[in-house]
Amino acid sequence: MQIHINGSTLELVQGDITQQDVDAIVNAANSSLLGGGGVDGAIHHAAGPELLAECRTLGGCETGNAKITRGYRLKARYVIHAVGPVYRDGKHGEPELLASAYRAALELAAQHQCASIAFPAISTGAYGYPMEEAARIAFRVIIDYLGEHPEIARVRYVLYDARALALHARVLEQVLAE
Ligand code: AR6
Repeated sequence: MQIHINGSTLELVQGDITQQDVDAIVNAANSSLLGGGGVDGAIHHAAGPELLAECRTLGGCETGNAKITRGYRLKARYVIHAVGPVYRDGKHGEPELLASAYRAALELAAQHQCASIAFPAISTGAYGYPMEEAARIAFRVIIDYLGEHPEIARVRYVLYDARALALHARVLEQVLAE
């Protein structure tokens, strides 16, 4: 699925975030920025040990924020490490923190002249965020941002499996109809 916003493209694809040929890929990191499982483990594995070495110099990252490194052995020039919230019940600031993590990642991409950026579904794995709610938040932020920042030409939202892709396509239709 692909839509156009203010001259930019938002596309949903099924795939592996580590394989994306874009200027920056976003990591679903934790606040230590020192690696982990899921997307984080896959990105560090694919980028090589130099990525962890650079991450060690960053001093961590608060939940809801993001930091940027080089991409090393990845096709992507940069990795933007975004820290989403651990989901408890949705009443502990999780929606705001998730929105803030997406916004911070987009701002870093724009500051580093990235025309294309690929996101995973931040917080929806180990951090337990219900996928439908997380998708709604992510798409609202991305659509808002692209409306004001045409310098980002392409946002690719990468889902790991067909079920997640179908759910996200449905939510995107709903958000567009709001
Ligand atoms: N490409 C695209 N999506 C993926 C991939 C991949 N290679 N692998 C998993 N997903 P998660 P979180 C999906 O757990 O919830 C780490 O240990 C997955 O199905 O990677 O933000 C960090 O260090 C899910 O929908 O991230 C943190 O401690 C989504 O990506 C913690 O996990 C995110 O799952 C962060 O948890």
